[in-house]
Amino acid sequence: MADQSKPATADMAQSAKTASATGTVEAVDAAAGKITIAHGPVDALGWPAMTMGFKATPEQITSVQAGQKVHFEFQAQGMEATITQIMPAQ
Ligand SMILES: [Cu+2]
Repeated sequence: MADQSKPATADMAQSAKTASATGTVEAVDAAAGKITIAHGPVDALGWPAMTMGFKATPEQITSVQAGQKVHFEFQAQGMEATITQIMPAQ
């Protein structure tokens, strides 16, 4: 039997980089599995402040709403980013 216990990300060709940022939720799209966030600069990745979509789980998507300030951690592969943790920020 094939070992199915490894997460799919382990098979990705490039290694994903983990970073964290703070931003404001601009939109949530449950159908697309995406949260759009206007985030501040991400020094770890050399990213400037920008508004972009992050892949997120249905649980993460329902935990936030547009206009909310959030702190989040994500994994980035190039410009594709997936949220690993998201929480309200003050
Ligand atoms: Cu960005």
